[in-house]
Amino acid sequence: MRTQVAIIGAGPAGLLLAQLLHQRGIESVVLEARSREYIEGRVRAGVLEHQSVDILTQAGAGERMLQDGLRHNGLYLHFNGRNHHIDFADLTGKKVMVYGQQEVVRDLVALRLVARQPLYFEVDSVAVSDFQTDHPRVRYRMNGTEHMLECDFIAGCDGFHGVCRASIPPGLLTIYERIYPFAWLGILAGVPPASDELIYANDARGFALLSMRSPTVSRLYLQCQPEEDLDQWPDERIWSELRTRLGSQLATGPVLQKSVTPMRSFVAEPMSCGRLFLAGDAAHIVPPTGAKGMNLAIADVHVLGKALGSYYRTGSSDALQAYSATCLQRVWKVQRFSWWMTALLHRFDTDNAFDQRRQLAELEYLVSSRAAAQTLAENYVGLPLSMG
Ligand code: RFL
Ligand code: PHB
Repeated sequence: MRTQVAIIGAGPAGLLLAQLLHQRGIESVVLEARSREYIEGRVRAGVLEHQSVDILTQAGAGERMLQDGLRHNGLYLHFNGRNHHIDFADLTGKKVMVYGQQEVVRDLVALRLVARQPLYFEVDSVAVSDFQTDHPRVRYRMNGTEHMLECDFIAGCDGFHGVCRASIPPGLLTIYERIYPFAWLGILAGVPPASDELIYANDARGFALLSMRSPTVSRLYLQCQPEEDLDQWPDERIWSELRTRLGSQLATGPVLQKSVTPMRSFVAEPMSCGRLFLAGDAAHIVPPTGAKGMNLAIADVHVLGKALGSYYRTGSSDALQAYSATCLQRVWKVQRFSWWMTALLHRFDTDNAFDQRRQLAELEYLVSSRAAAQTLAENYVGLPLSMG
């Protein structure tokens, strides 16, 4: 079999790239290790930057998002027992959209199926090769049969644990990484959100976050140990800890899902090798405190889609050659913001009383200085794509 672009992974990056290429008349094949039910049910990110909303809308994936997504004008920072509002609309003129990643994935899968373009689930033994020549290949197994896909380009959209980054010869990538000494315990709960906006809390017992998915479903997180045993967290303990840290009268309700997410910052440079291009979590990871992972994936494939479009339209590979540098400029700014939000709001084992007073002083400064609040707001709603 032959195609123009082989896309490995059907997360937000792979599925959106497939649609952006389809809009430009470029053929692709998407190969996904998991089942359709699994990827459509995977609970992850929830916040879309304003330009992610625009990119998804222009891709034709906006209908349900614009109808069901929750538009947010700001967020609350909770510390010293009080909520303080950061007003994005006033500070930047922009908003964000709260819309679950699994809904984005569902919308993009539906578009692919309507377009009758190849999207294969439950493929295994995916191996990418020959991407340093003009004839890259992808081998994979599906329904017990071996297949080989020849292509012009491979898009590695297979997440942090995928095969694409790992297939780049050692020595060609530089890895930058920080692993945090804590994790997030996240729950999805069948209870109406207790706040109109997200609440990010810095509490003496650790970070907590109140988010949501719909008027009847809340998404809540607690800072915990990386090796936390979920059996030690019966629902009542989670609700009690959330109430303490968020300082609000949370109504309790059925816990629909529970998980622990480790926290890391990670960048692989460059984001390409020959005709293999990495996008999204395959190339970089941010701690979730800034709500940026899915947005970075969307920004990467926006750049990659344009670069592949330019190649097939003009024959010039200039934009493809600039892909990694173009993305990395913005990736590093977003890495900085995600690290900063994480450092501002979490308890570190190594912190002493001085560090805690310094954190509170920084929070006080943020809510009393328009310049400081504007810095948070412009990063949270999303730095312009044209900043590189
Ligand atoms: P994904 O979503 O991991 O998709 C990769 C896909 O590749 C498949 N795959 C393979 N397929 C074929 N062959 C192989 N060998 C394969 N290996 C893997 C996988 O099954 C999967 O379907 O990566 P992508 O597309 O780059 O998207 C990135 C986002 O998923 C991620 O950055 C976000 O979820 C991060 N994130 C958040 N991002 C935001 O923008 N806003 C948020 O509010 C936000 N909150 C979060 C988050 C991530 C979290 N967790 C659980 C990590 C909150 C949490 C708790
Ligand atoms: C979420 O709703 O899952 C969410 C929101 C904000 C974050 C991270 C996750 O910073």
